[in-house]
Amino acid sequence: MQVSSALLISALLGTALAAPSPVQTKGHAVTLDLIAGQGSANGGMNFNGGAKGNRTFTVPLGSQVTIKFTNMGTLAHSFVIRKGGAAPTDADATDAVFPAAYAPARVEVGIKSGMHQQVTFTAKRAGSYYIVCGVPGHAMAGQYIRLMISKTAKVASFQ
Ligand SMILES: [Cu+2]
Repeated sequence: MQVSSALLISALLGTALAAPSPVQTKGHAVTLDLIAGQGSANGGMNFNGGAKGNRTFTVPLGSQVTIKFTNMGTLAHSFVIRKGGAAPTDADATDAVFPAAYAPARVEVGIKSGMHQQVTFTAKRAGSYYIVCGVPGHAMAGQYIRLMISKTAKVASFQ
């Protein structure tokens, strides 16, 4: 019993250290830790290590979504939640599908390395969206991942 408990704890700690979850769900409140420039994937032009739509945040329809945006990269970055469909080639604040679903105010400028911004909006329309960097050239370079607003999901996830 003691050995298996130790193994279980070790396995849980290993998982936590390797990949802390960037999502939290508390009732209708969802928090997403959105990190620009996390590691070297796609030359740093990534969100949470994802690029070109290969990672997806999913949130339940109707969630109050708080995005804690951090720039861990070397270049300036921003984000805009914009419509899904064809791969995005750019994004500015007017593309945001919900009020406040972008940061910073000047998405073409972005925030510098090591900086944070936080926004909250309501995920009031189900569907498939992109999270896109609005700094010129970054979307073209593939700095976008997906946001799914789901009628069936009960909790937020990232995969
Ligand atoms: Cu960027």
